[in-house]
Amino acid sequence: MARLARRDRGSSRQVPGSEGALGPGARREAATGREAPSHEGPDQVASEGQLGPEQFRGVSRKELVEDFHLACVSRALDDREITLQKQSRVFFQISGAGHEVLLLALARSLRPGYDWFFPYYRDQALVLGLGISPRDILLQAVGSAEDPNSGGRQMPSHWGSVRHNIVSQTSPTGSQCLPAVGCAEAARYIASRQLPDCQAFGDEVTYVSLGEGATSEGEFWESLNTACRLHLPVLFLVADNGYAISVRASDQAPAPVSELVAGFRGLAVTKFDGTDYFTSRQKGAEAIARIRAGEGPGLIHATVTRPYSHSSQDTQAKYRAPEELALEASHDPIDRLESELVAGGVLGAEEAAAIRQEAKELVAAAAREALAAARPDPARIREHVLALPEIADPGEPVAASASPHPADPSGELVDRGEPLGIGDTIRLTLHELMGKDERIRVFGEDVADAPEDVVDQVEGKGGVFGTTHGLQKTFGVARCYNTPLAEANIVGRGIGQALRNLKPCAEIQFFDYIWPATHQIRAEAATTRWRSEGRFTVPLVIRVAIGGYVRGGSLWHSQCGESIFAHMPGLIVMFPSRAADAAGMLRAAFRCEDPVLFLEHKHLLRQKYAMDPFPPPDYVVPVGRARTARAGSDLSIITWGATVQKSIDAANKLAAEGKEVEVIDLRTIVPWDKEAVARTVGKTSRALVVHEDVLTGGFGGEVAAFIADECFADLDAPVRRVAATDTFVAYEPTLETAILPQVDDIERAARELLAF
Ligand SMILES: Cc1ncc(C[n+]2csc(CCOP(=O)(O)OP(=O)(O)O)c2C)c(N)n1
Ligand SMILES: [Mg+2]
Repeated sequence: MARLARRDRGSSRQVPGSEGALGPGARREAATGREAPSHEGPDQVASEGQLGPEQFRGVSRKELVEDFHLACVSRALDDREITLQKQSRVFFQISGAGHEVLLLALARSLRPGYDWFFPYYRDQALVLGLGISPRDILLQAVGSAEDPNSGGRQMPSHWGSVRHNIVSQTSPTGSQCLPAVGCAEAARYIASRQLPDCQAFGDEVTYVSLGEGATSEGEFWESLNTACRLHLPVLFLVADNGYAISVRASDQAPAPVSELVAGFRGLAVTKFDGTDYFTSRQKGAEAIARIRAGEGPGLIHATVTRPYSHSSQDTQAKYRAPEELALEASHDPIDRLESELVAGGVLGAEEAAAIRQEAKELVAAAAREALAAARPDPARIREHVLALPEIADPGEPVAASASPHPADPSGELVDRGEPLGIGDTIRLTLHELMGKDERIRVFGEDVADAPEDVVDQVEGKGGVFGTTHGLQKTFGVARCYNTPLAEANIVGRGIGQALRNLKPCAEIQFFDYIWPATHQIRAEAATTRWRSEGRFTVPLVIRVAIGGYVRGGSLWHSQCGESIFAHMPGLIVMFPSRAADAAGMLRAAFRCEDPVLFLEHKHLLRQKYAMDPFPPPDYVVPVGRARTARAGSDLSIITWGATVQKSIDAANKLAAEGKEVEVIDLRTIVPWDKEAVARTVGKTSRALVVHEDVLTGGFGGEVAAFIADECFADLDAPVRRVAATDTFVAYEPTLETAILPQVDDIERAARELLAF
């Protein structure tokens, strides 16, 4: 019986020209325990006519036996997991059955640790082919602390391995496509210049896979758009097993995906029978070689089978006729490969049976090890949500004297310390940061200045608020560029770039249109660190124009909604209310290794009261640090965003009556400064929470609950909230005024609390 051999880094064969790659021969060792086989090279399949004693139908006999063995290991893993699931020692199961030979054939042309992988849950045979061991797969299935992918946090078959460049996988069908495209986009950028802590290879391929059902998701189409328009080296694999749980492929779409994609120029489409190892090997190698040669993206549409139910929660006999299931069972791809190998004399029938038996025993041994491995520790569940950068308190920003502007790479602009609005400050801060760090790229709708052929003749657009004006002219179109009008595309590609250690800065034009991107923010970006136990991170800054008080904006240009994003662990939410903070917080955002939602209030962008001299480059606001916007001793108002100034205005009115109100600007919603809130309430004994977002479910509820819970002994009055009405924002100005919190509303509530 073969013993499991865990490969160590040193033993892996290097792919020519690569430093980090795990060699194709070595990858099989993890599952076979055998020596790395000699290998003719990952992309090369001899032509049909090229038969030597070492080859059968153009493929090395050794590799054929190895792949047959791995296919059997994959099936044995499924069978073992199903048994363990029935015994409640595995808590979910989803199989790779029917997809094995396709994926093993493709793995032969792919390079673990060199290419990048965004797999699907059915890709068990692929990851085995890339070198993931059965033990590691089973450690995840049993939810062990030793699971090297997620430590028991992720369901089985949610692949991930830093060493192999297999990006930690999520469950939503199709959400992997846009990060994959961003990853390929990053690779091209990285390969074109020397960047610290970034590595890419000029001929690497990004692999992304999905089922035919998942091709119905819009994000798949958004990803094809960009892969084709940018001519990116992405392999889309659609493994078509005819069903999405119980729904037939013919009920999903009007035509097979290989026909639907016909209009995507530059996409090489290959369709074949994925139950045929030899065809998969040959056509897969050709498709991948083409992508690797820089000829643009490719899509493989391979038909496979699904002999087992969708998952352990499903019984396919409920919706598939017995004859259909029997027919599919008679076309099992592993049986087919076996009979071809036996008929061709590559294996004897007894040898084949022995390999199947050996695979089962190998998996049984791996299962015993996995079941004996350490269980995860519930005391550690809060680890790896966020890892905040260490930033010392900078104190008050020192006013600049007339000197070259720190944000002006040309040195022509002079900073005389005159006050600037939030919009100009963000623009200059982006200039400053991009001048220092070539990893920063800014992208979104309309963020660039102008098409390259006219950019030198025109003023340039630079965003609908002008916040990114001049970035393209200064840093080039590779660093500030327009995207398709598709918010998931913007954020998803940002995630892929962040995974490659770039510092992407995605812009969402209006908060009111963030919702198509919310899936990427919530499911992909915010969960990455936690789901991978800190192995993968997404240092992505998402800048969003937000808020009302703009007149005429209505429901579509005036909403807040930060509370919804505060409800997503793993996401930092910043909301500056004045210019110095905007600079200091944006600098901090780019130091974060986690996704940051950076909210830029439209009404504040040019307000005089929010202006400050541009703070020097070392003015960086620690993440999660509130600011005392007005000192007082009689009542605390805790607020953020546009209601900071409204609260100050209300406080100034009350000051005329001898009441001193303290206004605390939270600045950062997640993580928020509980100490500062406790401190102010301890001082004043009265608390009013004010925000522009709607009352019900607003973040003020969280702050009020904290005060009631943690500061109860300090309170002399109930905690009150002032917020928008539980409606949307209306177009007509008197309606907008009635809906959004005004100075009078704040003053009235404050007065009540002061009188309590
Ligand atoms: C966005 C989303 N919607 C629904 C689901 C539930 N779900 C999981 S797998 C699946 C079917 C996927 O079918 P297909 O893409 O054909 O892959 P297959 O399972 O057939 O390999 C569904 C509906 C999900 N995981 N994600
Ligand atoms: Mg399917």
